[in-house]
Amino acid sequence: MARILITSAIPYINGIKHLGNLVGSQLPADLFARYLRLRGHEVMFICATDEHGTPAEIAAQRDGVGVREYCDRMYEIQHHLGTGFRLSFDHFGRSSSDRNRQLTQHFAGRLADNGHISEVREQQLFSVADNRFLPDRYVRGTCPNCGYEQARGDQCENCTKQLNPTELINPRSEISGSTELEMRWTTHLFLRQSKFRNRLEEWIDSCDGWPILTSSIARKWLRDGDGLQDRGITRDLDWGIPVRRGNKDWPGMEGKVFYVWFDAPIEYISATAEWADANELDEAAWQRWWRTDLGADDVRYVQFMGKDNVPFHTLSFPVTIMGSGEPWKLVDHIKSFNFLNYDGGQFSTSLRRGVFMDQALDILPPDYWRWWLLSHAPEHSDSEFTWNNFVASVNKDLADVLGNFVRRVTKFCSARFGNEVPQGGDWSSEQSQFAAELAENVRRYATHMEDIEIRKAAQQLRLIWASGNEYLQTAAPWTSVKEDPARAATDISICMNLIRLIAVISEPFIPDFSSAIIKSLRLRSPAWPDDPEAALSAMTPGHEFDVPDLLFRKISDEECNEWQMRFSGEAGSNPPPNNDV
Ligand code: B3M
Ligand code: ZN
Repeated sequence: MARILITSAIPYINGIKHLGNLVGSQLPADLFARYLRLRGHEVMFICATDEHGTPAEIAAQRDGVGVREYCDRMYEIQHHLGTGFRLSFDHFGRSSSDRNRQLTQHFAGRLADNGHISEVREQQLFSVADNRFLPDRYVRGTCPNCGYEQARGDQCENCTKQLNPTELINPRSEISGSTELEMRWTTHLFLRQSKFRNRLEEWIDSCDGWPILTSSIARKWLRDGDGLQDRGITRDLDWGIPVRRGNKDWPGMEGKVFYVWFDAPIEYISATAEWADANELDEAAWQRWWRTDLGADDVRYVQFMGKDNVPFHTLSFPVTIMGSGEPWKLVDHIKSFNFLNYDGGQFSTSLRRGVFMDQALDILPPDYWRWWLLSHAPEHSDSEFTWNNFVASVNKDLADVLGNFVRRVTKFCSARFGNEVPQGGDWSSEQSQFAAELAENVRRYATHMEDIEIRKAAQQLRLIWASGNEYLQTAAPWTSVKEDPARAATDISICMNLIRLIAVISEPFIPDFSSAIIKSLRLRSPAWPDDPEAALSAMTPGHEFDVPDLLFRKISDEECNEWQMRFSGEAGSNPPPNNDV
Protein backbone atom coordinates (compact mmCIF):
# COMPACT_ATOMS: atom_id res chain seq x y z
CA MET A 1 0.00 0.00 0.00
CA ALA A 2 1.38 3.36 -1.05
CA ARG A 3 0.48 6.92 -0.08
CA ILE A 4 -0.48 9.16 -2.95
CA LEU A 5 -1.19 12.87 -2.83
CA ILE A 6 -3.27 14.10 -5.76
CA THR A 7 -4.07 17.71 -6.51
CA SER A 8 -6.17 19.19 -9.28
CA ALA A 9 -5.50 22.72 -10.49
CA ILE A 10 -7.81 24.90 -8.47
CA PRO A 11 -10.53 26.52 -10.62
CA TYR A 12 -10.94 30.27 -10.56
CA ILE A 13 -13.92 31.33 -8.54
CA ASN A 14 -15.26 33.54 -11.35
CA GLY A 15 -18.14 31.49 -12.60
CA ILE A 16 -19.23 28.01 -13.45
CA LYS A 17 -16.68 25.97 -15.35
CA HIS A 18 -17.33 24.42 -18.75
CA LEU A 19 -16.70 20.81 -19.68
CA GLY A 20 -13.32 21.72 -21.17
CA ASN A 21 -12.18 23.01 -17.78
CA LEU A 22 -13.57 19.93 -16.08
CA VAL A 23 -11.77 17.43 -18.28
CA GLY A 24 -8.52 19.40 -18.05
CA SER A 25 -7.87 18.70 -14.38
CA GLN A 26 -10.59 17.86 -11.84
CA LEU A 27 -12.19 14.94 -13.65
CA PRO A 28 -9.02 13.03 -14.61
CA ALA A 29 -7.64 13.67 -11.11
CA ASP A 30 -10.82 12.11 -9.73
CA LEU A 31 -10.43 9.10 -12.01
CA PHE A 32 -6.92 8.52 -10.72
CA ALA A 33 -7.88 9.05 -7.07
CA ARG A 34 -10.78 6.62 -7.33
CA TYR A 35 -8.62 4.02 -9.03
CA LEU A 36 -5.89 4.19 -6.40
CA ARG A 37 -8.38 3.97 -3.53
CA LEU A 38 -9.89 0.95 -5.21
CA ARG A 39 -6.46 -0.65 -5.28
CA GLY A 40 -6.22 -0.13 -1.53
CA HIS A 41 -3.80 2.80 -1.50
CA GLU A 42 -4.01 5.68 0.92
CA VAL A 43 -5.05 8.72 -1.09
CA MET A 44 -5.31 12.41 -0.30
CA PHE A 45 -7.21 14.16 -3.09
CA ILE A 46 -7.25 17.94 -2.85
CA CYS A 47 -8.86 20.75 -4.80
CA ALA A 48 -10.13 24.23 -3.93
CA THR A 49 -11.43 27.43 -5.43
CA ASP A 50 -8.89 30.02 -6.56
CA GLU A 51 -10.46 33.12 -5.09
CA HIS A 52 -7.95 35.93 -5.34
CA GLY A 53 -6.72 38.17 -8.06
CA THR A 54 -8.37 40.08 -10.81
CA PRO A 55 -10.73 37.34 -12.07
CA ALA A 56 -12.66 37.39 -8.78
CA GLU A 57 -12.70 41.18 -8.52
CA ILE A 58 -13.88 41.67 -12.08
CA ALA A 59 -16.64 39.08 -11.75
CA ALA A 60 -17.89 40.53 -8.46
CA GLN A 61 -17.97 44.03 -9.94
CA ARG A 62 -20.00 42.80 -12.88
CA ASP A 63 -22.40 41.10 -10.50
CA GLY A 64 -22.60 44.23 -8.39
CA VAL A 65 -21.75 42.47 -5.14
CA GLY A 66 -18.83 42.57 -2.76
CA VAL A 67 -16.03 40.23 -3.69
CA ARG A 68 -16.19 38.28 -0.41
CA GLU A 69 -19.93 37.74 -0.86
CA TYR A 70 -19.40 36.77 -4.48
CA CYS A 71 -16.77 34.21 -3.51
CA ASP A 72 -18.96 32.73 -0.77
CA ARG A 73 -21.76 32.22 -3.24
CA MET A 74 -19.63 30.83 -6.05
CA TYR A 75 -17.75 28.54 -3.71
CA GLU A 76 -21.03 26.86 -2.73
CA ILE A 77 -22.05 26.53 -6.38
CA GLN A 78 -18.73 25.07 -7.52
CA HIS A 79 -18.59 22.73 -4.55
CA HIS A 80 -22.13 21.54 -5.26
CA LEU A 81 -21.39 20.95 -8.95
CA GLY A 82 -18.26 19.00 -8.06
CA THR A 83 -20.41 16.72 -5.94
CA GLY A 84 -22.87 16.49 -8.85
CA PHE A 85 -20.09 15.15 -11.06
CA ARG A 86 -19.08 12.80 -8.22
CA LEU A 87 -15.66 14.40 -7.78
CA SER A 88 -14.39 12.56 -4.73
CA PHE A 89 -12.21 15.22 -3.14
CA ASP A 90 -11.01 14.57 0.35
CA HIS A 91 -11.27 18.29 0.70
CA PHE A 92 -12.43 21.13 -1.52
CA GLY A 93 -10.86 24.17 0.06
CA ARG A 94 -10.75 27.91 -0.51
CA SER A 95 -7.64 29.92 -1.25
CA SER A 96 -9.12 32.75 0.81
CA SER A 97 -8.90 30.62 3.97
CA ASP A 98 -7.00 31.65 7.11
CA ARG A 99 -4.73 28.69 6.54
CA ASN A 100 -3.72 29.96 3.14
CA ARG A 101 -3.19 33.50 4.39
CA GLN A 102 -0.87 32.26 7.12
CA LEU A 103 1.03 29.84 4.92
CA THR A 104 1.42 32.30 2.04
CA GLN A 105 2.78 34.95 4.39
CA HIS A 106 5.02 32.30 5.91
CA PHE A 107 6.48 31.31 2.53
CA ALA A 108 7.03 34.95 1.59
CA GLY A 109 8.85 35.51 4.89
CA ARG A 110 11.08 32.49 4.38
CA LEU A 111 11.87 33.49 0.81
CA ALA A 112 12.77 36.98 1.95
CA ASP A 113 14.93 35.69 4.84
CA ASN A 114 16.79 33.50 2.36
CA GLY A 115 17.46 36.40 0.01
CA HIS A 116 15.14 35.25 -2.77
CA ILE A 117 12.95 38.34 -2.83
CA SER A 118 13.86 41.77 -4.04
CA GLU A 119 11.94 45.02 -3.76
CA VAL A 120 11.66 46.66 -7.13
CA ARG A 121 10.49 50.16 -7.89
CA GLU A 122 8.91 49.96 -11.28
CA GLN A 123 6.41 51.54 -13.57
CA GLN A 124 3.03 49.90 -13.91
CA LEU A 125 0.08 50.64 -16.11
CA PHE A 126 -2.27 53.12 -14.53
CA SER A 127 -5.69 53.89 -15.96
CA VAL A 128 -6.60 57.54 -15.76
CA ALA A 129 -10.27 56.82 -16.49
CA ASP A 130 -10.49 54.18 -13.76
CA ASN A 131 -8.13 56.01 -11.39
CA ARG A 132 -6.24 52.85 -10.50
CA PHE A 133 -3.39 50.57 -11.41
CA LEU A 134 -4.31 47.82 -13.85
CA PRO A 135 -2.54 44.62 -12.93
CA ASP A 136 -2.94 41.27 -14.71
CA ARG A 137 -6.39 40.67 -16.09
CA TYR A 138 -7.44 44.27 -15.73
CA VAL A 139 -5.64 44.76 -19.03
CA ARG A 140 -6.09 43.14 -22.40
CA GLY A 141 -4.07 43.62 -25.54
CA THR A 142 -2.10 41.90 -28.25
CA CYS A 143 0.35 39.18 -27.23
CA PRO A 144 3.93 40.17 -28.15
CA ASN A 145 4.78 36.50 -28.60
CA CYS A 146 2.04 35.18 -30.88
CA GLY A 147 -0.06 38.17 -31.89
CA TYR A 148 -3.26 36.95 -30.21
CA GLU A 149 -5.36 40.07 -29.76
CA GLN A 150 -7.31 39.08 -26.66
CA ALA A 151 -4.27 38.30 -24.49
CA ARG A 152 -4.63 39.12 -20.83
CA GLY A 153 -2.06 41.01 -18.85
CA ASP A 154 -0.90 37.96 -16.89
CA GLN A 155 -0.69 35.27 -19.52
CA CYS A 156 -1.55 34.68 -23.13
CA GLU A 157 -4.16 31.93 -23.27
CA ASN A 158 -3.21 31.20 -26.83
CA CYS A 159 0.51 30.46 -26.49
CA THR A 160 0.74 30.04 -22.65
CA LYS A 161 3.40 32.75 -22.37
CA GLN A 162 3.43 34.48 -19.00
CA LEU A 163 3.21 38.21 -19.48
CA ASN A 164 3.46 41.53 -17.75
CA PRO A 165 0.68 44.01 -18.55
CA THR A 166 3.32 46.43 -19.81
CA GLU A 167 4.39 43.96 -22.49
CA LEU A 168 0.99 43.94 -24.20
CA ILE A 169 0.66 45.77 -27.50
CA ASN A 170 -2.32 48.17 -27.69
CA PRO A 171 -3.32 47.68 -24.05
CA ARG A 172 -6.80 48.62 -22.88
CA SER A 173 -8.57 48.60 -19.53
CA GLU A 174 -10.77 45.61 -18.89
CA ILE A 175 -12.91 47.73 -16.56
CA SER A 176 -13.73 50.66 -18.81
CA GLY A 177 -12.19 49.73 -22.14
CA SER A 178 -10.18 52.93 -21.86
CA THR A 179 -6.88 53.14 -23.71
CA GLU A 180 -5.83 56.23 -21.81
CA LEU A 181 -3.18 54.38 -19.86
CA GLU A 182 0.02 55.76 -18.44
CA MET A 183 2.98 54.42 -16.55
CA ARG A 184 3.20 55.24 -12.86
CA TRP A 185 5.78 54.36 -10.24
CA THR A 186 5.04 51.71 -7.61
CA THR A 187 7.10 49.25 -5.55
CA HIS A 188 6.65 45.50 -5.68
CA LEU A 189 8.23 42.33 -4.41
CA PHE A 190 9.90 40.13 -6.98
CA LEU A 191 10.68 36.46 -6.66
CA ARG A 192 14.23 35.95 -7.86
CA GLN A 193 13.45 32.90 -9.92
CA SER A 194 16.46 33.25 -12.17
CA LYS A 195 18.75 32.18 -9.33
CA PHE A 196 17.12 28.77 -9.47
CA ARG A 197 17.86 27.96 -13.07
CA ASN A 198 20.35 25.19 -12.32
CA ARG A 199 18.34 23.60 -9.56
CA LEU A 200 15.19 23.68 -11.67
CA GLU A 201 16.98 22.25 -14.67
CA GLU A 202 18.41 19.43 -12.58
CA TRP A 203 15.05 18.76 -11.03
CA ILE A 204 13.16 18.77 -14.34
CA ASP A 205 15.81 16.52 -15.91
CA SER A 206 15.46 14.09 -13.00
CA CYS A 207 11.70 13.85 -13.51
CA ASP A 208 11.72 11.30 -16.26
CA GLY A 209 8.41 9.73 -16.98
CA TRP A 210 6.60 13.06 -17.12
CA PRO A 211 4.23 13.24 -20.08
CA ILE A 212 5.88 14.89 -23.08
CA LEU A 213 3.36 17.71 -22.98
CA THR A 214 4.48 18.62 -19.46
CA SER A 215 8.22 18.32 -19.91
CA SER A 216 8.25 20.10 -23.27
CA ILE A 217 6.43 23.13 -21.85
CA ALA A 218 8.63 23.13 -18.75
CA ARG A 219 11.83 22.93 -20.79
CA LYS A 220 10.65 25.51 -23.29
CA TRP A 221 10.09 28.20 -20.69
CA LEU A 222 13.20 27.22 -18.76
CA ARG A 223 15.51 27.32 -21.78
CA ASP A 224 13.99 30.40 -23.36
CA GLY A 225 15.08 32.08 -20.18
CA ASP A 226 11.91 34.01 -20.45
CA GLY A 227 9.87 31.88 -18.12
CA LEU A 228 12.51 32.39 -15.48
CA GLN A 229 12.52 36.16 -15.41
CA ASP A 230 12.16 37.44 -11.87
CA ARG A 231 8.45 37.89 -11.38
CA GLY A 232 6.43 40.33 -9.37
CA ILE A 233 4.55 38.52 -6.62
CA THR A 234 2.62 41.49 -5.25
CA ARG A 235 -0.13 43.70 -6.65
CA ASP A 236 -1.84 47.04 -6.05
CA LEU A 237 -5.23 45.49 -5.31
CA ASP A 238 -7.61 45.45 -2.37
CA TRP A 239 -8.66 41.82 -2.59
CA GLY A 240 -6.09 39.17 -1.77
CA ILE A 241 -3.67 38.10 0.93
CA PRO A 242 -2.10 41.17 2.58
CA VAL A 243 1.64 41.34 2.06
CA ARG A 244 3.36 40.44 5.30
CA ARG A 245 6.72 38.92 6.09
CA GLY A 246 5.68 35.89 8.07
CA ASN A 247 3.63 37.43 10.87
CA LYS A 248 5.43 40.78 10.73
CA ASP A 249 4.57 43.93 8.81
CA TRP A 250 6.45 44.56 5.59
CA PRO A 251 7.40 48.22 5.51
CA GLY A 252 6.54 49.83 2.20
CA MET A 253 4.10 47.09 1.26
CA GLU A 254 1.08 48.44 3.12
CA GLY A 255 -2.15 48.11 1.19
CA LYS A 256 -0.73 45.60 -1.27
CA VAL A 257 -1.61 41.95 -1.70
CA PHE A 258 0.18 38.89 -3.02
CA TYR A 259 -0.27 37.97 -6.66
CA VAL A 260 -2.91 35.27 -7.08
CA TRP A 261 -0.44 32.91 -8.74
CA PHE A 262 1.81 33.17 -5.69
CA ASP A 263 -0.83 32.03 -3.21
CA ALA A 264 -2.88 29.66 -5.42
CA PRO A 265 -0.47 26.69 -5.51
CA ILE A 266 0.27 27.15 -1.81
CA GLU A 267 -3.45 26.45 -1.36
CA TYR A 268 -2.74 22.81 -2.24
CA ILE A 269 -0.91 22.62 1.07
CA SER A 270 -3.31 24.91 2.92
CA ALA A 271 -6.35 22.93 1.72
CA THR A 272 -4.82 19.81 3.21
CA ALA A 273 -4.53 21.70 6.50
CA GLU A 274 -8.16 22.85 6.03
CA TRP A 275 -9.04 19.17 5.63
CA ALA A 276 -7.39 18.39 8.97
CA ASP A 277 -9.24 21.31 10.61
CA ALA A 278 -12.58 20.21 9.15
CA ASN A 279 -12.02 16.72 10.53
CA GLU A 280 -10.71 17.95 13.89
CA LEU A 281 -7.31 16.37 13.32
CA ASP A 282 -3.98 17.67 14.54
CA GLU A 283 -1.17 19.33 12.56
CA ALA A 284 0.66 16.04 12.11
CA ALA A 285 -2.32 14.66 10.16
CA TRP A 286 -1.79 17.02 7.24
CA GLN A 287 1.94 17.54 7.63
CA ARG A 288 2.59 13.87 6.97
CA TRP A 289 1.42 14.56 3.39
CA TRP A 290 3.60 17.60 2.84
CA ARG A 291 6.64 17.67 5.10
CA THR A 292 9.34 15.22 4.11
CA ASP A 293 10.74 15.51 7.65
CA LEU A 294 7.37 14.53 9.10
CA GLY A 295 6.48 11.48 7.04
CA ALA A 296 5.94 12.76 3.49
CA ASP A 297 9.19 11.25 2.20
CA ASP A 298 7.26 8.15 1.13
CA VAL A 299 4.40 10.09 -0.49
CA ARG A 300 4.06 10.12 -4.26
CA TYR A 301 2.67 13.49 -5.34
CA VAL A 302 0.78 13.76 -8.65
CA GLN A 303 -0.64 17.02 -10.03
CA PHE A 304 -3.31 17.40 -12.75
CA MET A 305 -3.73 20.56 -14.83
CA GLY A 306 -4.36 22.13 -18.23
CA LYS A 307 -1.28 22.91 -20.32
CA ASP A 308 -1.59 26.65 -19.70
CA ASN A 309 -0.93 26.02 -16.00
CA VAL A 310 2.26 24.04 -16.50
CA PRO A 311 4.78 26.95 -16.34
CA PHE A 312 3.54 27.98 -12.90
CA HIS A 313 3.82 24.42 -11.58
CA THR A 314 7.21 23.60 -13.06
CA LEU A 315 8.92 26.96 -12.45
CA SER A 316 7.37 29.40 -9.97
CA PHE A 317 5.78 27.05 -7.44
CA PRO A 318 8.88 24.82 -7.22
CA VAL A 319 10.94 28.00 -6.63
CA THR A 320 8.62 28.88 -3.74
CA ILE A 321 9.12 25.42 -2.27
CA MET A 322 12.86 25.19 -2.89
CA GLY A 323 13.51 28.77 -1.84
CA SER A 324 11.78 28.29 1.51
CA GLY A 325 14.68 26.10 2.58
CA GLU A 326 12.14 23.93 4.39
CA PRO A 327 11.46 20.28 3.65
CA TRP A 328 8.19 20.63 1.73
CA LYS A 329 7.23 17.94 -0.74
CA LEU A 330 7.88 18.68 -4.43
CA VAL A 331 5.65 17.21 -7.08
CA ASP A 332 6.70 13.82 -8.52
CA HIS A 333 4.51 13.65 -11.60
CA ILE A 334 2.59 16.28 -13.55
CA LYS A 335 -0.20 15.08 -15.81
CA SER A 336 -1.20 17.93 -18.12
CA PHE A 337 -3.87 18.25 -20.77
CA ASN A 338 -4.44 19.96 -24.07
CA PHE A 339 -7.67 21.79 -24.73
CA LEU A 340 -11.09 20.42 -25.45
CA ASN A 341 -12.77 22.34 -28.26
CA TYR A 342 -16.47 22.72 -28.80
CA ASP A 343 -18.21 21.92 -32.06
CA GLY A 344 -15.78 23.46 -34.51
CA GLY A 345 -14.54 26.26 -32.25
CA GLN A 346 -13.64 26.95 -28.68
CA PHE A 347 -15.67 26.84 -25.51
CA SER A 348 -16.38 30.44 -24.61
CA THR A 349 -17.67 31.65 -21.30
CA SER A 350 -18.39 35.15 -22.55
CA LEU A 351 -20.17 33.98 -25.73
CA ARG A 352 -21.98 31.17 -23.83
CA ARG A 353 -20.63 28.72 -26.31
CA GLY A 354 -20.48 25.16 -25.12
CA VAL A 355 -21.81 23.21 -22.19
CA PHE A 356 -21.22 24.35 -18.62
CA MET A 357 -21.16 22.05 -15.61
CA ASP A 358 -24.59 23.05 -14.31
CA GLN A 359 -26.24 22.75 -17.72
CA ALA A 360 -24.67 19.35 -18.34
CA LEU A 361 -26.16 17.94 -15.15
CA ASP A 362 -29.54 19.47 -15.96
CA ILE A 363 -29.82 17.34 -19.08
CA LEU A 364 -28.06 14.07 -18.26
CA PRO A 365 -26.68 12.20 -15.25
CA PRO A 366 -22.96 12.50 -14.43
CA ASP A 367 -21.90 9.07 -15.72
CA TYR A 368 -22.81 10.01 -19.33
CA TRP A 369 -20.53 13.04 -19.19
CA ARG A 370 -17.78 11.36 -17.24
CA TRP A 371 -17.61 8.54 -19.73
CA TRP A 372 -17.51 10.69 -22.83
CA LEU A 373 -15.11 13.28 -21.41
CA LEU A 374 -12.66 10.77 -20.01
CA SER A 375 -12.73 8.47 -23.03
CA HIS A 376 -12.04 11.54 -25.21
CA ALA A 377 -9.65 13.33 -22.85
CA PRO A 378 -7.38 15.78 -24.72
CA GLU A 379 -4.29 13.91 -23.61
CA HIS A 380 -1.96 13.85 -26.56
CA SER A 381 -3.57 16.54 -28.68
CA ASP A 382 -6.54 18.87 -28.48
CA SER A 383 -9.85 17.04 -28.84
CA GLU A 384 -13.28 18.15 -29.82
CA PHE A 385 -16.73 17.82 -28.38
CA THR A 386 -19.43 17.42 -31.00
CA TRP A 387 -23.00 16.45 -30.17
CA ASN A 388 -23.03 13.71 -32.79
CA ASN A 389 -19.93 12.13 -31.42
CA PHE A 390 -21.17 12.47 -27.83
CA VAL A 391 -24.56 10.94 -28.58
CA ALA A 392 -23.08 8.17 -30.72
CA SER A 393 -20.56 7.11 -28.08
CA VAL A 394 -22.97 7.30 -25.20
CA ASN A 395 -25.63 5.35 -27.06
CA LYS A 396 -23.18 2.75 -28.24
CA ASP A 397 -20.76 2.30 -25.33
CA LEU A 398 -23.09 2.82 -22.42
CA ALA A 399 -26.50 1.77 -23.71
CA ASP A 400 -25.79 -0.83 -26.44
CA VAL A 401 -22.69 -2.45 -25.03
CA LEU A 402 -22.63 -2.09 -21.27
CA GLY A 403 -26.27 -1.51 -20.36
CA ASN A 404 -27.49 -4.16 -22.73
CA PHE A 405 -25.13 -6.80 -21.44
CA VAL A 406 -26.22 -6.25 -17.86
CA ARG A 407 -29.89 -6.28 -18.81
CA ARG A 408 -29.77 -9.35 -20.96
CA VAL A 409 -27.89 -11.40 -18.38
CA THR A 410 -29.90 -10.36 -15.34
CA LYS A 411 -33.26 -10.71 -17.12
CA PHE A 412 -32.44 -14.07 -18.59
CA CYS A 413 -31.11 -15.35 -15.29
CA SER A 414 -34.17 -14.11 -13.47
CA ALA A 415 -36.54 -15.69 -16.01
CA ARG A 416 -34.81 -19.07 -16.20
CA PHE A 417 -33.15 -19.59 -12.85
CA GLY A 418 -34.84 -17.07 -10.57
CA ASN A 419 -33.17 -14.10 -8.88
CA GLU A 420 -30.07 -15.93 -7.82
CA VAL A 421 -26.77 -17.03 -9.30
CA PRO A 422 -27.46 -20.51 -10.73
CA GLN A 423 -25.60 -23.69 -9.89
CA GLY A 424 -23.44 -24.62 -12.89
CA GLY A 425 -20.82 -27.27 -13.52
CA ASP A 426 -17.06 -27.29 -14.10
CA TRP A 427 -15.72 -24.89 -16.69
CA SER A 428 -15.31 -26.05 -20.27
CA SER A 429 -12.15 -25.16 -22.16
CA GLU A 430 -13.96 -22.22 -23.84
CA GLN A 431 -15.01 -20.94 -20.48
CA SER A 432 -11.49 -21.22 -19.06
CA GLN A 433 -10.09 -19.53 -22.13
CA PHE A 434 -12.51 -16.65 -21.75
CA ALA A 435 -11.46 -16.27 -18.11
CA ALA A 436 -7.78 -16.23 -19.07
CA GLU A 437 -8.37 -13.56 -21.71
CA LEU A 438 -10.37 -11.50 -19.28
CA ALA A 439 -7.53 -11.69 -16.77
CA GLU A 440 -5.12 -10.36 -19.38
CA ASN A 441 -7.52 -7.56 -20.31
CA VAL A 442 -7.97 -6.51 -16.69
CA ARG A 443 -4.20 -6.44 -16.21
CA ARG A 444 -3.79 -4.22 -19.25
CA TYR A 445 -6.50 -1.91 -18.00
CA ALA A 446 -4.75 -1.65 -14.62
CA THR A 447 -1.45 -0.80 -16.30
CA HIS A 448 -3.03 2.04 -18.29
CA MET A 449 -4.70 3.37 -15.17
CA GLU A 450 -1.43 3.32 -13.26
CA ASP A 451 0.30 5.11 -16.12
CA ILE A 452 -2.55 7.66 -16.24
CA GLU A 453 -3.08 6.84 -19.91
CA ILE A 454 -6.74 7.73 -19.75
CA ARG A 455 -7.87 7.13 -23.32
CA LYS A 456 -6.08 3.81 -23.45
CA ALA A 457 -7.65 2.81 -20.15
CA ALA A 458 -11.11 3.77 -21.43
CA GLN A 459 -10.56 1.78 -24.61
CA GLN A 460 -9.46 -1.25 -22.65
CA LEU A 461 -12.44 -0.97 -20.33
CA ARG A 462 -14.81 -0.73 -23.29
CA LEU A 463 -13.17 -3.84 -24.67
CA ILE A 464 -13.91 -5.71 -21.44
CA TRP A 465 -17.57 -4.62 -21.59
CA ALA A 466 -17.77 -5.76 -25.21
CA SER A 467 -16.15 -9.08 -24.38
CA GLY A 468 -19.10 -9.78 -22.09
CA ASN A 469 -21.57 -9.25 -24.91
CA GLU A 470 -19.53 -11.35 -27.31
CA TYR A 471 -19.24 -14.14 -24.80
CA LEU A 472 -22.97 -14.11 -24.17
CA GLN A 473 -23.70 -14.09 -27.90
CA THR A 474 -21.44 -17.07 -28.56
CA ALA A 475 -22.52 -19.06 -25.54
CA ALA A 476 -26.20 -18.40 -26.41
CA PRO A 477 -27.58 -19.77 -23.13
CA TRP A 478 -31.12 -19.16 -24.41
CA THR A 479 -30.45 -22.05 -26.84
CA SER A 480 -28.25 -24.28 -24.68
CA VAL A 481 -30.66 -24.10 -21.77
CA LYS A 482 -32.88 -26.50 -23.67
CA GLU A 483 -30.36 -29.32 -24.28
CA ASP A 484 -27.70 -28.60 -21.69
CA PRO A 485 -29.12 -26.55 -18.81
CA ALA A 486 -26.01 -27.10 -16.66
CA ARG A 487 -23.86 -25.48 -19.29
CA ALA A 488 -26.30 -22.59 -19.64
CA ALA A 489 -26.21 -22.20 -15.86
CA THR A 490 -22.41 -22.09 -15.84
CA ASP A 491 -22.39 -19.47 -18.60
CA ILE A 492 -24.91 -17.34 -16.77
CA SER A 493 -22.99 -17.68 -13.51
CA ILE A 494 -19.86 -16.51 -15.34
CA CYS A 495 -21.75 -13.57 -16.86
CA MET A 496 -23.31 -12.60 -13.53
CA ASN A 497 -19.86 -12.58 -11.98
CA LEU A 498 -18.52 -10.65 -14.92
CA ILE A 499 -21.14 -7.99 -14.20
CA ARG A 500 -19.84 -7.83 -10.65
CA LEU A 501 -16.26 -7.52 -11.86
CA ILE A 502 -17.22 -4.83 -14.38
CA ALA A 503 -19.04 -2.88 -11.69
CA VAL A 504 -15.88 -2.85 -9.59
CA ILE A 505 -13.36 -1.93 -12.24
CA SER A 506 -15.59 0.65 -13.99
CA GLU A 507 -16.13 2.63 -10.79
CA PRO A 508 -13.45 5.27 -11.47
CA PHE A 509 -15.14 6.14 -14.78
CA ILE A 510 -18.84 5.71 -13.98
CA PRO A 511 -19.33 5.56 -10.22
CA ASP A 512 -23.14 5.77 -10.27
CA PHE A 513 -23.41 2.76 -12.55
CA SER A 514 -21.08 0.93 -10.26
CA SER A 515 -23.02 1.63 -7.09
CA ALA A 516 -26.34 0.78 -8.77
CA ILE A 517 -24.99 -2.64 -9.79
CA ILE A 518 -23.38 -3.31 -6.44
CA LYS A 519 -26.71 -2.57 -4.81
CA SER A 520 -28.64 -4.79 -7.24
CA LEU A 521 -26.20 -7.60 -6.65
CA ARG A 522 -26.60 -7.06 -2.91
CA LEU A 523 -22.89 -6.67 -2.38
CA ARG A 524 -20.92 -4.60 0.04
CA SER A 525 -17.92 -2.72 -1.47
CA PRO A 526 -16.37 -5.65 -3.38
CA ALA A 527 -12.58 -5.51 -3.75
CA TRP A 528 -10.51 -5.12 -6.91
CA PRO A 529 -10.23 -8.48 -8.74
CA ASP A 530 -6.56 -9.30 -8.11
CA ASP A 531 -7.32 -12.70 -9.59
CA PRO A 532 -9.90 -12.02 -12.32
CA GLU A 533 -10.32 -15.73 -13.08
CA ALA A 534 -11.27 -16.47 -9.50
CA ALA A 535 -13.50 -13.38 -9.54
CA LEU A 536 -15.69 -15.15 -12.12
CA SER A 537 -16.92 -17.40 -9.34
CA ALA A 538 -16.91 -14.86 -6.52
CA MET A 539 -20.71 -14.89 -6.21
CA THR A 540 -21.52 -18.51 -5.51
CA PRO A 541 -24.70 -20.40 -6.51
CA GLY A 542 -27.70 -19.17 -4.58
CA HIS A 543 -26.39 -15.57 -4.30
CA GLU A 544 -29.49 -13.43 -4.63
CA PHE A 545 -29.83 -10.29 -6.72
CA ASP A 546 -32.39 -7.83 -8.04
CA VAL A 547 -32.71 -7.06 -11.73
CA PRO A 548 -31.44 -3.48 -12.03
CA ASP A 549 -33.60 -0.76 -13.55
CA LEU A 550 -32.67 0.63 -16.92
CA LEU A 551 -29.08 1.82 -16.47
CA PHE A 552 -28.46 4.00 -19.51
CA ARG A 553 -31.13 5.42 -21.71
CA LYS A 554 -30.55 6.17 -25.36
CA ILE A 555 -30.42 9.76 -26.50
CA SER A 556 -32.70 10.49 -29.46
CA ASP A 557 -31.80 12.42 -32.60
CA GLU A 558 -34.34 15.08 -31.64
CA GLU A 559 -32.65 15.68 -28.30
CA CYS A 560 -29.27 15.75 -29.99
CA ASN A 561 -30.44 18.42 -32.45
CA GLU A 562 -32.17 20.44 -29.81
CA TRP A 563 -29.09 20.50 -27.56
CA GLN A 564 -26.84 21.38 -30.45
CA MET A 565 -28.99 24.46 -31.10
CA ARG A 566 -29.37 25.37 -27.47
CA PHE A 567 -25.66 25.37 -26.68
CA SER A 568 -24.38 26.85 -29.92
CA GLY A 569 -23.97 30.25 -28.32
CA GLU A 570 -26.05 31.95 -30.96
CA ALA A 571 -28.12 34.87 -29.76
CA GLY A 572 -30.72 33.92 -27.23
CA SER A 573 -30.35 30.19 -27.66
CA ASN A 574 -28.24 29.46 -24.62
CA PRO A 575 -29.68 31.08 -21.52
CA PRO A 576 -27.06 32.74 -19.34
CA PRO A 577 -25.76 30.50 -16.59
CA ASN A 578 -27.01 31.69 -13.24
CA ASN A 579 -23.66 33.22 -12.41
CA ASP A 580 -23.75 35.43 -15.49
CA VAL A 581 -20.12 36.53 -15.74
N1 B3M B 1 -6.97 29.03 -11.22
C1 B3M B 1 -6.14 28.74 -13.50
C2 B3M B 1 -7.24 27.88 -13.98
O1 B3M B 1 -8.30 27.77 -13.35
C3 B3M B 1 -5.83 28.70 -12.04
C4 B3M B 1 -5.19 27.42 -11.62
C5 B3M B 1 -4.49 27.56 -10.33
S1 B3M B 1 -3.69 26.08 -9.89
C6 B3M B 1 -2.80 26.48 -8.52
O2 B3M B 1 -7.05 27.31 -15.02
ZN1 ZN C 1 0.52 34.52 -27.17
